[in-house]
Amino acid sequence: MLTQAFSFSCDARCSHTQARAGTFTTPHGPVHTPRFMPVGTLANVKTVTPAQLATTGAQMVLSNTYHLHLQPGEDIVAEAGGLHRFMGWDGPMLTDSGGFQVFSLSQMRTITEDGVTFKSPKDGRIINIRPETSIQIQNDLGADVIMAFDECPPYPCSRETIKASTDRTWRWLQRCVEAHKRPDQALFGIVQGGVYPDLRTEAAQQLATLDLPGYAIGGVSVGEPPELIETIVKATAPCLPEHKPRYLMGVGTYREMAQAIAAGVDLFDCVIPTRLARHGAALVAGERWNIKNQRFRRDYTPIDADCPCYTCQNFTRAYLCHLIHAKEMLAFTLISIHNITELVRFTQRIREAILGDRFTTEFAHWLTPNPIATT
Ligand code: PRF
Ligand code: ZN
Repeated sequence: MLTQAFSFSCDARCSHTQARAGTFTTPHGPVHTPRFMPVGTLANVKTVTPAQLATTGAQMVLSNTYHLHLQPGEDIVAEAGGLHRFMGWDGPMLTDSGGFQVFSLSQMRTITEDGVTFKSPKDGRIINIRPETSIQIQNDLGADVIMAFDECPPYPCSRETIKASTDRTWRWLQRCVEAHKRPDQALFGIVQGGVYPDLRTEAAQQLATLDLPGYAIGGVSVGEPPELIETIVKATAPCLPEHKPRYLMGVGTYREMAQAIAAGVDLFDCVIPTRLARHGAALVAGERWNIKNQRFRRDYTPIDADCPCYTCQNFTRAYLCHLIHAKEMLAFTLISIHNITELVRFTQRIREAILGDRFTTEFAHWLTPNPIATT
């Protein structure tokens, strides 16, 4: 596979942990890591325009094979000139393979060695996605980074089940590599292995032999106790090639991101910032504030006085509280802009701290076990 279009260089290393600040170069520009990536499931980050998204500091944006295959179909996205043109985002993009979404969203699914068959929740059609299908759809969608088609088992699961599914994910990865046809897209492999550190280590070492342009850690944040995430990441990340980006899928909480960065992870995604916004919740210094609360009715200060985002620079809590009560959609847009900025900025601040070798001192609070359950 040709991958000259992609490179990952290390800009600085933390002297106390495995954390690194890096630059991942894609055909649509650089991604400075560590970095949080917002989710644009259906070729849009819900309620946020690409121009607004650019102001949040987000660099790479995610979209989903599963959702775009069901609607509008990859043929339409391809005819439109690919995902970037279709959605008007000219920066780096990544598509998830559909593996995780088939397992978490569809009913009546059957998994065989060949692939997954399920009933479309849109129109009841029977749909078959094989590793080859997922790659072909992602080749048609045209994101910069595409993900291998994996099996993401639920939690809890027996060791035997996890072992079988991790082995299948490995065989599926080899089929994905074989099926991948576009050298201008980087195919990332995904490490599974559930909560079993030895299975994780084994899978990571196996994947590393393929010399892919990047690697992801999947199968976390699927219902296991959050404390296990750090153990899993620590058993996985160090076994992945040092000179390739590492991406922890579906994790976007402060503590888990900080701890994963300390273990050598570079990229994260999560629906948290946009999903919370649609429930009227704003992320402030690691907490979730319900802006709908009456206590904000006459509060003429921004969500966070220290936040540089468009929302905090121009609007008050009182105004947002009013918009939510009036069921105005602008509330979701403005809170999403703030929440995405907040999580991107958290990872950007960690990056700055790594560059100055101040990570463990400045982020000590997030690197310790969780005292009480927060975000
Ligand atoms: N696999 C894929 N996408 C994912 C996951 C996974 O395991 C997760 C798990 N948190 C989120 N998104 N393909
Ligand atoms: Zn803000």
